Amino acid sequence: MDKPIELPDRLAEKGVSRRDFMKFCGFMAAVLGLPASFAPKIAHAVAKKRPTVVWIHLAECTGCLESFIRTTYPWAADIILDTIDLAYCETVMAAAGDQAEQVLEGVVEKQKGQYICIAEGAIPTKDNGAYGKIAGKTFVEIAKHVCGNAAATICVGTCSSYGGVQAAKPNPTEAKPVSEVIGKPTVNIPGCPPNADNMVATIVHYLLLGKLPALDSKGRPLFAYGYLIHDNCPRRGHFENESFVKEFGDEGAAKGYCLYKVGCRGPETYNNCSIIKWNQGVNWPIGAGHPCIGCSEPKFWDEMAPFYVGKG
Ligand code: FSX
Ligand code: SF4
Ligand code: F3S
Repeated sequence: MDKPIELPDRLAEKGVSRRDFMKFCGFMAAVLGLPASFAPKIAHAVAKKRPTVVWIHLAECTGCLESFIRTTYPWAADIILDTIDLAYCETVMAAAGDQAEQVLEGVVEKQKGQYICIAEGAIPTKDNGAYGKIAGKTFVEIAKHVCGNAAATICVGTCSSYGGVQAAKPNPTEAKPVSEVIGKPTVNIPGCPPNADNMVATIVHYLLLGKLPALDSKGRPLFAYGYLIHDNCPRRGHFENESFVKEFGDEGAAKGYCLYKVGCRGPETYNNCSIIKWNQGVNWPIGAGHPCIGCSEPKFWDEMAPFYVGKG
């Protein structure tokens, strides 16, 4: 039998209550598709382990990190930021310049093959990677060194996963996904940006089971990307009845009809937005009357465009 769960002191000090902590664990079990009885196991796993994580920024807009740290309940990100040992992340770390670079190098040297790398952004490869540099090193060099020596790399966002907006035609910097540059598979959590709950749940899965989750053929965790938006959409009945919004602001829009004719790509997009929604279930694009633009699919900027134009 599991021992009683104690709220880790480090979380209590942050003002996270035991109730919120257990609520978080129950929610994570739901996102991962596990029975509610897994919540105490998640609590034990999150309370104990502190894997070292380095978060590298490449060519991107930082929307992925913003999505991660700006959850509706700040404690969701707080819990994870206190559970992992986030050794390096330019946006949120106190150190800067040489000091920051030394921290990163220290992790790569001393914890080779043991730390987790979270990568955000694509990698410009044209002209020997000249279009993306930090501390005099190209993104190509940084990714090969930091991701190449990690136990695993988790790509957050469509940019690091598949190239994203940087790789959209005509792709002037020859931007590529991280996996292609490092020559190793990565766990991909696409979306522009991805849902924070899917990022957090992937880390929780690792803490709970000591391994990364099962993936689809595009490297995406099946617990989050095993579903078509269309299959779980509350507007699906309107699709079947051919009740469509014909233009934004029309009567059909007011009635919450299907957005297919105004460009919804839900029928070809794998993601769990229609199940877990965003911001702890507050709303999501289609719930707010906006078509899904397919932001978690590879090459969506090229293949899902022109946006707001129906295919049927
Ligand atoms: Fe890309 Fe992250 Fe789009 Fe931005 O930085 S997935 S541009 S929302 O957020 O990498
Ligand atoms: Fe499918 Fe989009 Fe219509 Fe929802 S709004 S039923 S996802 S086409
Ligand atoms: Fe992206 Fe479509 Fe969800 S645009 S946020 S996958 S509804």
